[in-house]
Amino acid sequence: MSTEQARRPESAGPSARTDDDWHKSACILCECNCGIEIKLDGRKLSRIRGDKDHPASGGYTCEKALRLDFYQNGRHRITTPLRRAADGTYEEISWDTALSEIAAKLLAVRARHGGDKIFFYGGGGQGNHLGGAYGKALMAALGAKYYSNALAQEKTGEMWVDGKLYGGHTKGDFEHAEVVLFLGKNPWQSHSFPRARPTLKAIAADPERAMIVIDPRRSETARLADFHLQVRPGTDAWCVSAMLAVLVEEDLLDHAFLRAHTTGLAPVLAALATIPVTEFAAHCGVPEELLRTATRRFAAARSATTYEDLGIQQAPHSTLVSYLNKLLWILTGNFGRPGTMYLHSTLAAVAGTGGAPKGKPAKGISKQWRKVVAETTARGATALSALLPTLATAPVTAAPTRRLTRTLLRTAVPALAGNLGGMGGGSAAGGKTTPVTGARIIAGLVPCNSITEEILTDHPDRFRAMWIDSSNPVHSLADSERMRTAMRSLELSVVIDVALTETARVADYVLPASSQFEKWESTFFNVEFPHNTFQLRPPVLDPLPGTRAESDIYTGVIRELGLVDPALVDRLVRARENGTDTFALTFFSAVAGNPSLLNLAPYLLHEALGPHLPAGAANAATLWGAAHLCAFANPAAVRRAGFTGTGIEPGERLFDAILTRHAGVTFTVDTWDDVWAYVKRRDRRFTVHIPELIAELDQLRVTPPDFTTDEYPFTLSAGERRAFTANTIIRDPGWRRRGGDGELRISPADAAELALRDGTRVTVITETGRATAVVEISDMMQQGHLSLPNGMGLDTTDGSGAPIRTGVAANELTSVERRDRFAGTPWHKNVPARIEPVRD
Ligand SMILES: Nc1nc2c(c(=O)[nH]1)N[C@H]1C(S)=C(S)[C@@H](COP(=O)(O)OP(=O)(O)OC[C@H]3O[C@@H](n4cnc5c(=O)[nH]c(N)nc54)[C@H](O)[C@@H]3O)O[C@H]1N2
Ligand SMILES: Nc1nc2c(c(=O)[nH]1)N[C@H]1C(S)=C(S)[C@@H](COP(=O)(O)OP(=O)(O)OC[C@H]3O[C@@H](n4cnc5c(=O)[nH]c(N)nc54)[C@H](O)[C@@H]3O)O[C@H]1N2
Ligand code: SF4
Ligand SMILES: [Mo]
Repeated sequence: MSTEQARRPESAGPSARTDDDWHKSACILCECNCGIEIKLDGRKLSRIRGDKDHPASGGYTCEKALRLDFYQNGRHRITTPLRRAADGTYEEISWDTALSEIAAKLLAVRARHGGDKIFFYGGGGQGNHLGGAYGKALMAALGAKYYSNALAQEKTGEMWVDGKLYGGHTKGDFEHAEVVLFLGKNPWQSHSFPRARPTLKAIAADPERAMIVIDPRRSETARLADFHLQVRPGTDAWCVSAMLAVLVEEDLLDHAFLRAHTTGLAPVLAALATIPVTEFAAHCGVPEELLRTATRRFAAARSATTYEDLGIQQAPHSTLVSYLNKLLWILTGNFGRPGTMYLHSTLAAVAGTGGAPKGKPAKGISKQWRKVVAETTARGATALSALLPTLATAPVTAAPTRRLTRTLLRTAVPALAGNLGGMGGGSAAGGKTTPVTGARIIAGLVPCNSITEEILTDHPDRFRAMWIDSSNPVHSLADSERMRTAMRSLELSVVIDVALTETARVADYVLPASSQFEKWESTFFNVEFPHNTFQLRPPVLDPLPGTRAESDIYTGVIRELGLVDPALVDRLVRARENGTDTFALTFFSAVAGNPSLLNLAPYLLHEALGPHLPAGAANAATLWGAAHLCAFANPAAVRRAGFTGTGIEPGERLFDAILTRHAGVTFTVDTWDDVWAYVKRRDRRFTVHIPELIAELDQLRVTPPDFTTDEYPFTLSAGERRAFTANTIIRDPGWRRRGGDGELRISPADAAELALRDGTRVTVITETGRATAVVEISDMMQQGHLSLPNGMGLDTTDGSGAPIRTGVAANELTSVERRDRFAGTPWHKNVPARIEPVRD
């Protein structure tokens, strides 16, 4: 493991490398970010293999990683900032022009309407979260409040439930579980946990273990399962609540666990006891005996885990089903042991405010800071005010000052910074609801389906500008045409991307980013336990000329804006010149004195710390703050991971390891006893009663589980993960070894009835739009169910420059209105549709 890894020398920078080297990096095509090693042939990623040193993936990759050159060197790369002219064409402009014009326009929107009318979207994809941190700093500089990303069209319902139950994110120990349950999740194709395929194969091969899959489709994972509960699309609420009812009826509960670890259980059990199992099993189309046997197997396991994903998160009753899913493992006591579910540490959050202090930012040194200092060192309170101004301007030479600095670093700074949290990946705290429609904001994220409603209105509080980074919302959010209309109606829209995407094609400015193999990068999808890992990848290539790393783009715009006090930046720059201790004390006391500065932290760190990092690694400056906050928040676990010392030492050592261990770092080592410490409740118990969702559960008896009509007799799942899909990260269709047409899957029975064959072209029609697709008759499908892959239908060009589009852009067919009532998440998996043969 990484704690034993020898320290490697710092990167010599990509240009110094020879083609014989294997360069350590990571795959960027899904959130597993498997460690890879790359061999170069000029600028081509000529050979790619799994990296055995990677602490999570241990050498594993799927077939997609081997095709990453299509991302790095595809025809899609843009190399000059672009400005849209009045006639809709783009002209190339210089970076200086782009940054100064954009800054001026941002300031104008802010002056006219307020900084909170500038809406931010994205800030990271499957492989790149570092740049987005600097986007948060731009938001803070502008006073922007509203933000969202793709999580708000999939995970926010689950996050809301997590918040109510225990206040953290849970994941399962699939590798060691006796029984695993996949709910609307096909990990064979979509992965989402390390080494997914070997793990699935091992479970399938072991007669002592079992796999339960709830999916309307006989997916690759369902084929491996011991129990496939082949629900009718959209009826999981009935299926999972019936399973819970079986647990109650047959008394399969873990009473000792529930007594020791939960509150509010009685009303939940009472509601479950009234569920008519036979009727609900019939509603969801699963034979009652199969449903009961699978439930008994789950309850009998020594250890069990569940994984819910898009099959329920983008389908009717999604927030309710998230709750029911969690009740499955809670009622059977499957938490906090090997092979069960766990909560975990974070290096930086991908969403949420991370618990930054609430209330008005104070001027100067806040009461909170004084209190912490007073509590931790009596002398500190009186000496600090005198100390701070000198710290930044002169080296700490006088012995008493040095001693005090050390005392503060050992005691006050960790205490205080431990309360801050959330730096790096956390979002700036907006309101609790959106300004125009009052939609619920979860984890700081505006529901994706509400975005166009917050723009396409004459409401005075509507969004007036949109900043989009590493995301393709015109393609990925419901109803693409509506999103285009919304973007066109804005006073300003800016896109940062490596490609001229569907979204970039309607923006006012497009800024070309360096690729994820041309800059220091990382993700904050760090969700493992008891060993949690993080990888900062150095670049393997120099930036394509004309492109820039996001941190450079954001800090460039922030400088142009002139909104951040230069004296503050100057103080930090000089403090860093006086050494790490001085810098740490100055930085954390400045932030403690004015907590709103926390959101600017990535910018401040970039300016002050960036010049002291290895060449080109300024992008990573924000991780200094994340490493410290992680060390302050999880002292024992960080120590066990090998980062020891007092005060700021563990954080410094962790940051150093992050910069130098390019295969990845284990940043926390927990024991299973620690897992309860991650329950964010004073009593460390789960709060299992969520009244709003119990009320929704009660309504299942009256709600019809079918949205199809005579006009739209099929249920279309728009966005299945297949062997060669990866959202819209690779745009050249040539990367696919198979599945290149993005075929529409249909059951043999339906195909026979409509006289369709493999390869027949059909028109798929929904209430929102229509598209032409190629049929694939598949015994994965049940009657009445259709499935299209995700990430297809991209507008690109062939070798000769002629425009091409392969497959269906799924969101030309989806609607913003069909969505969850709690979280606003779209029902992409459940779109009423009909098909007609194309007559040509
Ligand atoms: N190959 C590949 N892997 C990926 C990605 C990719 O683009 N390509 N994307 C990554 C991302 S961003 C994500 S979020 C994950 C998503 O990972 P998954 O959620 O596993 O992916 P999907 O294939 O979209 O949906 C999973 C299953 O939901 C089923 N389903 C459809 N309707 C219903 C329903 O009503 N009920 C139930 N129970 N199931 C239903 C589908 O048949 C499908 O098998 O994948 C990640 N991994
Ligand atoms: N109908 C339907 N819609 C869906 C889904 C579905 O199943 N069905 N799935 C949904 C899900 S789960 C997700 S996660 C979303 C994903 O949708 P989005 O969040 O929009 O993300 P991606 O498609 O992954 O797009 C990533 C973008 O980042 C760009 N990019 C790549 N590298 C870099 C870089 O280094 N810097 C910058 N600035 N940009 C870069 C790529 O060119 C691409 O435009 O789609 C969602 N949309
Ligand atoms: S696509 Fe996902 S599972 Fe496959 S190699 Fe890349 S990160 Fe790993
Ligand atoms: Mo996703």
